[in-house]
Amino acid sequence: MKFHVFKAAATLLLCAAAAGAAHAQERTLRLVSAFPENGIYVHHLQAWIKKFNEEGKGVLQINFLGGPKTMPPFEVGNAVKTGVVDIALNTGAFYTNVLPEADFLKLSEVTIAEQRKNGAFEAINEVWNKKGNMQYLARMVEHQPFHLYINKKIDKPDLTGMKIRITPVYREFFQALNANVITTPPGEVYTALERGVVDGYGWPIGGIFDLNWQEKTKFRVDPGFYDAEVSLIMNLPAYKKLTQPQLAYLNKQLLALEAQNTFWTRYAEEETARQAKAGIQTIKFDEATAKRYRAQAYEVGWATAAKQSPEVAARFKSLLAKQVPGTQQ
Ligand code: 173
Ligand code: 173
Repeated sequence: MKFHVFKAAATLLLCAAAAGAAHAQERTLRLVSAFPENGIYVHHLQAWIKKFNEEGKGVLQINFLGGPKTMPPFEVGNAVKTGVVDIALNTGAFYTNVLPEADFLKLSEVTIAEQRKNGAFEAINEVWNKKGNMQYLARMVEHQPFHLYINKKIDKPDLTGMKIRITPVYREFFQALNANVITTPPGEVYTALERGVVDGYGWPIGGIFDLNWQEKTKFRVDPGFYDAEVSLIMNLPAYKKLTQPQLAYLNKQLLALEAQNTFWTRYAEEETARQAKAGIQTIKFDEATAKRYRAQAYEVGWATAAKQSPEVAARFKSLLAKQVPGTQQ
């Protein structure tokens, strides 16, 4: 073979190898949502995925598999733990079956930006890695307090004789208010209200219009309590398989997602106004009762956490709860 022919052939081979390598570097992650496809969380997520895939060509892609039609919401956590899917949009309350501590994150009173600075994010991942076989990637929702929505008027925080739809988020608090509780995923709330199976439900300030619950809702009880935690979680072995460039790209996009979280403050205001416009009346207690109601939610929340996992609860409380001035040791 003449030298220049050899050189051309070698160049071609090198090009093919480089193309092959570049192709091998792109990886597609499978993502499932525990929240409904037509709700605000998935809409918000899909805008992010679109940008992720446009900018991540040749490095990392996300394949959105679907929501509850693809997989029942309360099974999503186990699917991430076992690697049936790579990533999920989920909330802690939906995967307490694989990780009881996941529901503790609703108690956080500091922003995710602060959690990344004060060691909370690492503390969360120590637990998620070890006990859940998962990496906690990013918190997509903040500034969304939970509320009690009911169809019977009350003038004090007493739910005696009422049946309320819950998830683990609200269980012990609503039980402390004497409610009878029934756990359902979001997709079953409308029918439960329509059939009178429940007299009310727990949900954040935003999103009740997504599944038309406003049609079956008379009152919202104020104030709200806790903060809805909706996050991306990833199967740990899948996470560990990411190359350095893939990991850097993923982290860049996760931080960009969290940087949008001020959106939820605005959304809370808009949804509050929209509820009033839809005829949903607000039940407000007197100031002392309102203060007591909210404080009780946190007391019950942290007490439940301490019972389930004392060491993690104590550690998380020190990192996630607001320090009351003068009570720091
Ligand atoms: O077809 C699939 O992608 C699949 O197997 C699957 C598994 C779990 C959830 C969603 C899809
Ligand atoms: O009420 C619920 O289904 C629930 O637990 C939840 C958690 C985070 C966001 C929205 C709802």
